[in-house]
Amino acid sequence: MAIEKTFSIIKPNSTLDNNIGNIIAHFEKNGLRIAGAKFAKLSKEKAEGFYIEHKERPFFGELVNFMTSGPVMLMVLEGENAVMKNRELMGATNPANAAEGTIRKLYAKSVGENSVHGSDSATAAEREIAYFFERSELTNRF
Ligand code: YYY
Ligand code: MG
Repeated sequence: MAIEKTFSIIKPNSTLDNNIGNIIAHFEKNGLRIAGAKFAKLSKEKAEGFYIEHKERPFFGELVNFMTSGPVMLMVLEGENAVMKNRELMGATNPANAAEGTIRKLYAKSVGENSVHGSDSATAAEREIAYFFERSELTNRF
């Protein structure tokens, strides 16, 4: 399996709870490294565009409100099988269903305030990285 990149967000509940370092440590201890990072507060338009695939879902308004409620850490992670590795480390969307030791089990508050975003496919990763980062903002080790 080749080295690949994925996109990650540390969501407002975890930046506010001072868990940025704990979550990054979790990635670093498990074979993912940061290839790009920005600390930001998302505008409503930027958050809506990011989650456009969920536009018709009943939770869309709440999701956008939450994602704009405080700062977020936007990151490109890279490593072997990074997309699926990140999804494993995150755990299930609803922390009540997340496996022991996963980021969502450890730090999430609820299905809405669930600590992290992670791309769900290589195609999504490509779109999401390009949505927030210029190529020149990413390291190019591989
Ligand atoms: O990829 P992942 O974040 O695990 O879940 P998605 O199904 O893509 O949903 C995106 C986002 O929407 C989720 O992280 C929280 C929120 N959400 C929600 O608030 N309530 C739901 N029933 C489902 C998702
Ligand atoms: Mg998703």
